[in-house]
Amino acid sequence: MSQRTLVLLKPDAVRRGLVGEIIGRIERKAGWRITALELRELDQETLEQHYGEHRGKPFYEPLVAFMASGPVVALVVEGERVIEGVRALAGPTDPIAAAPGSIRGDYGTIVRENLIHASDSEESAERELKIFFPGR
Ligand code: RTP
Ligand code: MG
Repeated sequence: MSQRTLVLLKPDAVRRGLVGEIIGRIERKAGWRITALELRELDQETLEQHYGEHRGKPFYEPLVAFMASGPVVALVVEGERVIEGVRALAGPTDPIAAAPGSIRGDYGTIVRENLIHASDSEESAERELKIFFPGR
């Protein structure tokens, strides 16, 4: 089943020069392709829309501040079961719990600065793609 997912390489990935490394892992997966890619800074409105489900949680304000702390790389990735697949490449939210070989397991530091966002379901992907790449 071919799908589309929204991937964000978070400000820590850009600052640490890990963009090529992370995109390389995605590109090497057979049958997946990048169909949009943009370096951009995220404004408050975009972040509130994107992370609305977490509003009110204790980590929400520091998360939004972190995501606004520098540019991110936003990508659309298409391919076979890509939603589940990029989540698997990323590993669990908390880098301490993430296995070596996963992006967060290899490079993550603290739970907030975990390098990558990837849509977690078809519904989330559809919603998030509209926020970041309207009209595509
Ligand atoms: P993401 O949405 O960024 O792809 O990550 P996720 O699904 O693995 O994690 P989620 O639960 O949706 O949380 C979103 C992001 O918030 C930060 N976070 N900090 N306890 C904490 O300090 C905490 N918990 C979550 C992380 O940056 C996480 O990716
Ligand atoms: Mg999430």
